[in-house]
Amino acid sequence: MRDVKAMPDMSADRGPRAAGGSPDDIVFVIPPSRWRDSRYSLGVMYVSSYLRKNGYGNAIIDDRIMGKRRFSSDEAMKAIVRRIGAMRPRFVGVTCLINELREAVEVVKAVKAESPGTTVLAGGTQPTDTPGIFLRNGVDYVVLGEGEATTLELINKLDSGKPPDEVRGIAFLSRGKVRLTGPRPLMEDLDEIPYPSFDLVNMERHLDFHEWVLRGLPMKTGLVMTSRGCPYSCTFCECNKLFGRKVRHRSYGNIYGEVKLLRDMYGAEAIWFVDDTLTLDKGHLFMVCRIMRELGMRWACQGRVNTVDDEMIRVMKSSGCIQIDFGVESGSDRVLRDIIDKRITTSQTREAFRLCRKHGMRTLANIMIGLPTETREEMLKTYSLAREIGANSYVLSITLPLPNTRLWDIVDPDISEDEMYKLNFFDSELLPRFNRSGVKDLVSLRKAMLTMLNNHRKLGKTLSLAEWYARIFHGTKHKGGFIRYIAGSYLNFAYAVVGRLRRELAP
Ligand code: B12
Ligand code: SF4
Repeated sequence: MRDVKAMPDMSADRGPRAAGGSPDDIVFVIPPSRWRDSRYSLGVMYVSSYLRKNGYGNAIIDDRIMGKRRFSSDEAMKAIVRRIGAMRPRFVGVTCLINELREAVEVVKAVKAESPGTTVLAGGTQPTDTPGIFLRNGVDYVVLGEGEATTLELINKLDSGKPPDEVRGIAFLSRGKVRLTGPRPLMEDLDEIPYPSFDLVNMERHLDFHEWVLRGLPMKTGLVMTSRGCPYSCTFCECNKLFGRKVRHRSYGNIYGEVKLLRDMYGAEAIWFVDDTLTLDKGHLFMVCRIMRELGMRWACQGRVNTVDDEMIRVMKSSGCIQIDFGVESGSDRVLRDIIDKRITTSQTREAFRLCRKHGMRTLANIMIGLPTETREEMLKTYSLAREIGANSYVLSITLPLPNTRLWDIVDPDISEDEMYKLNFFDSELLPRFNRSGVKDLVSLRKAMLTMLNNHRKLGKTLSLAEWYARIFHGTKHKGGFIRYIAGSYLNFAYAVVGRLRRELAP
């Protein structure tokens, strides 16, 4: 990792700064709960770089404003307000995922209270789904879906004092009612978008050793998106609400350059491709494999069980791919077909995992329980399938429909705006309100299933992990950093055990 302060200002490569504007004119805020996340926020970083390419300098507020590693969310919020107060930007842009709703709204209110003249924009999945919540809480304009071109046009219009009503792809309040302008066509050529503004976020922390990006494997991992769009339309997912159903690909040179930059400038040793499904198009996938082979890096991606075959997994493996995350979702073909429209079968799941085992490819299985009309027997089938396929790791979620999806309409939850702020995916007190399945206590069932899945073949999994740790240690150029990370993890674990023993033994 190079010294961050010594890095060149990459905006200079991508066009002039704002005509007469300083980077303090437009400030993006990443919600503080994401500040500890090992994954960086590609969405904001893309909008930022696109604006810079077109002459609008900007800044991104992240954990760097704290100057220390440990801080409370209260301290973070105060620091954001202080920083914005000092910068006095004309525009503040806030991004938000569903779990961050309360926090993002707090940021907006605080910014408006501190500098009422600032125009506040919101973008990302949650503002796209529920623009009204943001607009009623102080946001001036919501950018819907793909954000680069819309944000540029919106800022251009506002900058030149023209009304933005004609800007396609936004929402705003008009006489107290939410008004949506028409949809904006998606960008045809993704290569037009410059690389994300890596130089404006804490890449040192993001590219530190973490086991969260490659789930279980502590590596210095960058995130790259090589395509946008998904042709499927699973009822619980809203990916194509953002990027459409037609898949658009970036070119070889464009992807190569970004991965190389992450490797050479930021010290990335692995990449997690965030594409919705990297295995959709064999030609594109093999191109990515070629890039990764040429750059000699390890990588992982998301795939669908019905879009992989023997040759693909073999080529992926030989080019450094170490893990594929699959949407297994359910062990019931009825649920897969009738409730989530996943367009896969359980036989395809078995086959995909068999192929991965054959080629020594690690796997992650995303599973969900608690779907409408799902019975206990069907959930147990899911457990049996999950056990049978023997994934290296599991992400087991209790169904919580996302607004703006077909599943939301199927569940048709009776939930107020205030309650939306309390949603989370694992233990929310609101989960029963969304539960249209045959099992009441999904939290306990999830816990039991997860414990059993994690304990299943525990020795084998532990040995495989130990082997991986040894390989990572052997391959990394940052042996000291790796040792520090492992030692830190064990120390934290030991503190937790001692703390628990103390609590349990206390009179
Ligand atoms: C990588 C990823 C993650 C990563 C990292 C998240 C992160 N830090 O961004 C991890 C694994 C941590 C994660 C976690 C979760 N995720 Co996730 N994730 C993704 C994934 C696969 C890619 C995200 C990404 O980088 N996209 C690429 C960028 C370019 O797109 P983007 O962020 O949407 O940005 C564009 C626009 O939205 C807009 N934009 C974004 N921000 C802003 C801000 C402004 C001011 C403006 C103007 C525009 C703008 O412009 C951008 C460029 O076009 C998406 C699927 C997808 N296709 O996007 C799901 C997705 C975002 N995740 C989703 C969900 C549900 C979750 C979880 C809640 C899951 C869970 N069970 O816990 C958690 C929540 C985490 C949290 N912090 O709250 C949902 C979001 C639904 C919602 N309404 O929020 C998605 C869409 C998948 C789905 N199932 O439909 N996720
Ligand atoms: S879950 Fe995956 S395959 Fe299904 S629509 Fe979403 S991104 Fe596409």
